[in-house]
Parts: sequence; structure tokens; C-alpha cells
Amino acid sequence: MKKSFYVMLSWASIIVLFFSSCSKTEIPGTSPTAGYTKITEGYATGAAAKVEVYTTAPVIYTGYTNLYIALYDSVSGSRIENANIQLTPMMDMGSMQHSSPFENPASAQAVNHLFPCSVVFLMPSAAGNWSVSVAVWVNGKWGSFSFPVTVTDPVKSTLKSFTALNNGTKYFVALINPMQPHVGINDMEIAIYKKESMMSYPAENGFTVLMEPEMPAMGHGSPNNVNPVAIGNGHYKGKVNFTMTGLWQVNLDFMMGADLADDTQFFEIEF
Ligand SMILES: [Cu+2]
Repeated sequence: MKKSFYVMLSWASIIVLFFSSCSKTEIPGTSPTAGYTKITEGYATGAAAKVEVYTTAPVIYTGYTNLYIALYDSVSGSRIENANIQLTPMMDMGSMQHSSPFENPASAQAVNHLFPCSVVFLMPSAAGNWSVSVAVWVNGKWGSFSFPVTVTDPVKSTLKSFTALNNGTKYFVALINPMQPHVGINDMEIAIYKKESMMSYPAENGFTVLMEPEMPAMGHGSPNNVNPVAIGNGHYKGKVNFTMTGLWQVNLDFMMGADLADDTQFFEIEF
């Protein structure tokens, strides 16, 4: 009886050790940033936090860019899983500065140890110098870390803009999906932002989007497309059907209520 009690006790301690070691170290091969590129790291000194910034690809292109922030306690080195993060993207063009659309992490709680956020870089670094400042609040302490970003124009633009016919306001439209297009039905996602000022680009949920893909070289379209509809935070989701490989032109019309805002924009997608 006594022996089995000690056996149980030792099993219990092994189980406790197993789980406590799991929470501190990551099992090799399951790193939350596996396949990502670390573009920079530094310290948000006042918050006693080390900041690492990751992207899904080594090159940052003009347009919608997912960023993943990892935070560590700068003393103990352990991960910080709860923090408020505020991004401030800025482009210095010499004679003037402007910001860009961005999305802070949706929650103060890390998702798989990371804080997902995004910046829509409006132009390539050839036109000026981009920087992103990351302000961090951890346990009531504040600090910030700023880093430069090199932005390159992609071969096929994933960022369009237009001045709306109905209200004269400038809007930016960023292509988010499909990024890996294939023959058949693809997820279609765009995000739309309003240029309120040089420093303010709020998400715009008020458009009705009509989408029509076509193959310009062959003069045909495709059936069974689903127009992107607003799902919040300026994002619009639908389905685009590519019936064959080649160059597709995805035409987009933007309506606001009964008014046409723009019918000149399209994304070229080639695969
Ligand atoms: Cu600029």
C-alpha cells in the first residue's frame, strides 16, 4: 500500500515536470515562427521587453504585410504572452512624412506565442524611408522599439487606389488573397482603407464590391464567383474562380449605396 503510494507520487511528479517543461520550452520543430523570417529585434526598454519582428516572407512588398511580434522579458528571457501593442508606421519622404494603414494585434493575449498585426506599405522604399514603431505595454510599464523597413514593388501590384466619384475621397485597396492561386475556386480577400489625412487611414467597411475575373488574352471570364463582402476591419471576403492557368485580370467595381465610387481598378494575378 505504502509502496504504491510512492509509485503514484513519483508518477505525479514526472507528469508535473513534463507539463511545466512544456510550457517553458518549445518542442524542436514546432516553433511558432517556423518558416517565418525574423526581420529585426531590439528592446522596448521602459517595458523591460525584447521585441522580435517576423514576416512570412523575406522580402517586404508594397501592400498588405502580415507582421508577427514575439515579446520576451528582457531579464528572464521568458516569453511575454500578454501585452498591449500599438504600431505606428511612418514614411519619411524628405519634404514630408506620412503614415499608412495598419492593424494592431486584435487581442492583448498572444496567439500561439505571437502577436499578429499588419501594415499596408503604400509605396516602395525608393520614394523614401519607412519605419515602424512598436509601442508595448507590459504589466503597466511602457516602452517602444522602432525599426526601419525596406519595401519593394512586386512584379504585379497588390495595392490599388482610387478617388471615389461619389465623395472625392481617396481609398486604398490591398489584395490579401489569393497569394498562392490555383486552378479552381480560390479564397478572395481584399482590405479597403480611407485616406482621412496623411497620418490617418481608417478601415472602410461601407463598400459593396462587384467582382468580375477575366482572361484578357483569351476573352473569357469564369462562373461561380462570389463578390467580396465586408466582414469588418475593412476586410472583404469572397471567392474567385480561375478555370485555367495564365494571366487573370480581377476587375472590381466599388459601390457606396446606390452610388458608383469607382469602376477602373483591377488586380492582375498570374500563375
Ligand atoms: Cu511615401
